[in-house]
Amino acid sequence: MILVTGVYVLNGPNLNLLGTRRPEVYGTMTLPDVEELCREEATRLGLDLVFHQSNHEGRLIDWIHEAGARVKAGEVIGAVFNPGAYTHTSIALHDAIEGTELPVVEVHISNVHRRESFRHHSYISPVARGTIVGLGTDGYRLAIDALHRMSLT
Ligand code: CA2
Repeated sequence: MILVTGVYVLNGPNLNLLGTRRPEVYGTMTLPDVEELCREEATRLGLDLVFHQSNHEGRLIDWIHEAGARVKAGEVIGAVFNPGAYTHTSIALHDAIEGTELPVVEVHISNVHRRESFRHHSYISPVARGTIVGLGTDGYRLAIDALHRMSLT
């Protein structure tokens, strides 16, 4: 029997604008380009990819609950999560990750620590297994790889 497991990649508000503006901060890849990059990495590792973006906090919370339940069912290894600006504001997303025990690798395309001070604090980092910041969209690939490695230990 071949067991197929999946990985979630969740994106928060305004990440649908990737590649349309601010290339000096976020690069030139669009969100569909990022999805393709993630699909290639997931496929390479034998994982199914579930890729979502929403501008709505509750939608992101619902996907975290879904992914957490699927981890417990042995169907999914965890989630790569770029919460966008909710990173810096959302106790609700923090609580969703903590409450579901979803293994999360937090990703930021830009180096938030080189930017405005309001981007320096993350409500997500304390409940994430790890964080990747400032490595551009390649961070998504690295995060999928990291979750895969964690799932083997
Ligand atoms: O660096 C990241 O990945 C961020 O999560 C991106 C968020 C920002 O609020 C975080 O502080 C860091 C913003 C995503 C919006 O992306 C845009 C892309 C193109 C044009 C405008 C916004």
